[in-house]
Amino acid sequence: MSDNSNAIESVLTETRKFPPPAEFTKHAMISSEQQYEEMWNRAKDDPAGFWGDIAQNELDWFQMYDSVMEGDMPETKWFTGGKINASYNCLDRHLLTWRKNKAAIIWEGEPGDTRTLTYQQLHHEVCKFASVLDKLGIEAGDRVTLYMPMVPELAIAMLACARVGATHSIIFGGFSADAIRDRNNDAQSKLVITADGGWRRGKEIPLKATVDDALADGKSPSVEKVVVVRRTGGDVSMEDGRDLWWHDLMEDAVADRECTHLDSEHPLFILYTSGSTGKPKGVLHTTAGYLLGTMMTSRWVFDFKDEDTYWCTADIGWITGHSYIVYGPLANGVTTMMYEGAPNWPDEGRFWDIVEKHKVNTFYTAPTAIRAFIKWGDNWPQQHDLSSLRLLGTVGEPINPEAWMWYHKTIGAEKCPIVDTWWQTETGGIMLSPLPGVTATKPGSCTKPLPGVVPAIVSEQGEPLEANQGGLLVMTQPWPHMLRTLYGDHDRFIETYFSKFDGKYYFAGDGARRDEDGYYWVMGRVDDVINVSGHRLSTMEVESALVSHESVAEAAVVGFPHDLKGEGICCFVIPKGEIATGDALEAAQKELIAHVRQQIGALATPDQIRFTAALPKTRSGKIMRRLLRDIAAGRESAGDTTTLEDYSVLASLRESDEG
Ligand code: 7RM
Repeated sequence: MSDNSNAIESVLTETRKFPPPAEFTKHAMISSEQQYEEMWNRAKDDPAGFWGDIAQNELDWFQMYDSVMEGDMPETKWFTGGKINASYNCLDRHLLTWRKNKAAIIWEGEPGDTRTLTYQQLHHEVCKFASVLDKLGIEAGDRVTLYMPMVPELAIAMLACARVGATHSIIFGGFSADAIRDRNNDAQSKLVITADGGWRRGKEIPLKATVDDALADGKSPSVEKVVVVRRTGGDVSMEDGRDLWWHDLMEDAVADRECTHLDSEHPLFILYTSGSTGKPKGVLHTTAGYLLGTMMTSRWVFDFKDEDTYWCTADIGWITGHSYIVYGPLANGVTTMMYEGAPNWPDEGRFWDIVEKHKVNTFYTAPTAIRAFIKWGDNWPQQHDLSSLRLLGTVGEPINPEAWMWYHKTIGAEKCPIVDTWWQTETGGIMLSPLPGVTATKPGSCTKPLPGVVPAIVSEQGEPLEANQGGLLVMTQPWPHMLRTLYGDHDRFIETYFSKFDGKYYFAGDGARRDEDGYYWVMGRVDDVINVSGHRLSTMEVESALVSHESVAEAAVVGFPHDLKGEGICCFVIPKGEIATGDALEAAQKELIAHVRQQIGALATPDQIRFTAALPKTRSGKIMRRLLRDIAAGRESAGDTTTLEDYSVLASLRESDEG
């Protein structure tokens, strides 16, 4: 188990409980325990009836579906026979209502420039870019890679892809050229959309140059064209016949592109995520189920009001941004904020400045950000008027109760409910979360399953466990917004998520316990995935990057508890030659850190490189990761652990343990 002992200890002894504020409950969409239980029980006993009613009432269909759900998990298909379009449901249908001139996106760039796009204006841009996609020969089913900063053009490109039925594959701007190349090739993308650069802490992130590198020397042979948004105005080289400026293409585009009528199960997007092997997995989501799931979960959890300004601080390059900046909020006709830059630029008060300036009502962020705010001091939030805030959320990793309490007091003024939302790239939308007007919260617990979610805590053998016994978190019933496959590798999809319990359950990869009140406490990953600042990373991915360096013979990578990041990255490396000392040691460490950044991206920057002459292994040759985790965390291990001899002693000591 990836081990965050401090956090686990504090959540085991946590007994505080915070009932939803009466004032919040009074206006909440779901406002009683009984209402929640009725919904939850109906969804469990009659999922087709429950989701069917919602799909009929809440989505706009070109053609009604024949059946709500078909087939057992993992092969469940939803709303088969239906024709629908996500772009229509996020845009066109709102133009027939008063929301036509409501702000859809309020965007704030890092340098302080802002843009607001109403639903009408966003629709106009999306229609134009959809016709550009037509012109470029993009057809329904084609894959399009997006490697973009947090600018409105990113949302426009996504919705334009959805409009014509192209499957978008967004790559977070922190990934390297090699990572883009691998994803282009895996998805066989025909088109890449990027920008000259994006702003981050006053510096330009050179996106186009990175794309050039990913495409150079025929490294991404499927890619025919590159569309470039001008954002920073920095110098870029444009390759004749391949590279096109967004603004040139948009100049002659006509905003008359209607939505393609797509099957409910038409692939909406692929999003690559780290698994327990080195090769990232292309999680595939399809149109109707995903849209319904993100629309309803965001409405229930964020209790959207029409006058809300809602801000999710994630990057759209992650699933949180897909589901809770773009698709969920826009399907609901809500005003969604988008911010381009860093939370500490130009100073550590930037987020609170944005909250005050735009009168943000709902604020959704990650525990890693909250820990950074705590470190930066209460002065920053206290200098701003945060009284517009009504609801707070967190996502991405377990939140330590201390951070929860700080968020509650310092940001929420003890009047805002906190929704701690547990979910994954694979689940598409929020699975476990308080309902802000209903659920009494406990710091560190993501509380209860949403309607339609039927989880269990089971042993390694799949037996259901009693309250307060730690075990594995599984889902026992399918839900509309679950992943359908791993792109191009259905066997791996079955193997990863369904083989552990003979196809009976969806295995999330997390360890958790349920307490005596039925509340869930998620402890963290039980596989070789680590969670660095809320970003998923496979230790094997980092190991592969390390051993691809000419000086490395072998490497083992583990996570360790990190005050700010949640988990840090610790690399044990056996060099091919002698272990360097002094200045040469430092240079060798720097070299490997740079190499990992180049192979994967800045988000995988190792915190520690520890050279060693040997790694502790079992007799069968398996690296004893638990031991390495102890060492990385500085936990008491049996004796001194700095030399080869000690490693081998430890190895034999722990062998029985690790099997
Ligand atoms: C949304 C997202 C998924 C992994 C998941 C967990 C961890 C996410 C919480 C959490 C405890 C939470 N997707 N995780 N949310 N752990 N409490 N509220 O983060 O695919 O990138 O990561 O993140 O381990 O399996 S993700």
